[in-house]
Amino acid sequence: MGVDEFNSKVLEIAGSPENIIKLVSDSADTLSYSGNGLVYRPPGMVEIIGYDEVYVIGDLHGDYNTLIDFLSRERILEKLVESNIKVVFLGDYVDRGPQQVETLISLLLLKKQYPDKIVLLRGNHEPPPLLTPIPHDFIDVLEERYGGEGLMVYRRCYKLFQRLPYMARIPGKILFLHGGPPVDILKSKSFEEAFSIGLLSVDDDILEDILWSDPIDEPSIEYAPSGRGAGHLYGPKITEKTLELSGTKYIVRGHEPVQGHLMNHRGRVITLFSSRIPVYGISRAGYMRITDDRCLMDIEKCIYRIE
Ligand SMILES: [Mn+2]
Repeated sequence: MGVDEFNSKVLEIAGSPENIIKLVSDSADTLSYSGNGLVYRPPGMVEIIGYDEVYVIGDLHGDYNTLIDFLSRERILEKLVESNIKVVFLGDYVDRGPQQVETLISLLLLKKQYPDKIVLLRGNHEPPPLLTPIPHDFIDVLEERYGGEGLMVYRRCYKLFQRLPYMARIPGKILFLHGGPPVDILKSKSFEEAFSIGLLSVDDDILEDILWSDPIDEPSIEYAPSGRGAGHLYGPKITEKTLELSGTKYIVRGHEPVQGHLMNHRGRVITLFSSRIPVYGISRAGYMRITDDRCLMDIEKCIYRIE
């Protein structure tokens, strides 16, 4: 399938609320898929074990054009058929942008078709109960477009959001999440404990930090309250402890609007931002392509830009 055909399929589904609901229900179970180099660990962690290449995309916020640019520029639709690539999306698919419905449909279509190759992580705009971001205009977009049925579509999407994994890892290499590690990690004895892995559900405070936190480059600060009103600002000590417990070298995350990418904590925390919608005033969408270990020696060389 080429990009044009993919786009037609997306627009066709977007044309009917029944089709969207069907896609949401068909793709829900694939979010916790294990197989072919992906291992899902409840309640929301994905291990990426075997792959030819790994691509990573930051926040899209309804920027369907940038998503399509990325798919065509990297020949992702072809590579998904030909090779064992993995594509990790770091969350924040909806709210703010002009084509939120098309963006979400695209990602669910890809996940449904390639459950072993697509990883859809949760952002703070795929919100848990009691932690709704501002704006959360996805619901208004749906109601405006589909009338009374819009609310039904929203409810189905909301349920799906609760099932999105909140973290992924390439063992020995990279930890992926939307915002940051939980600040209580300084007191944790194990990776599993710090991230609720193996439990029935993720602890609310842990999830809040994962979805909402931002790094701060101030060595003397362990962590501080965040101006966002949720999550924390986390200092280099928390990053070090996270890398140690998770057995990884880098944290790759989204959440902050930056010109493509930003490095914090001596290059150990990499922020990717991939939305070029006007509200952010950002002209470069950043993404990452990880090929082999050589690329990880200087991780900035794995970062590319769409301008
Ligand atoms: Mn965010």
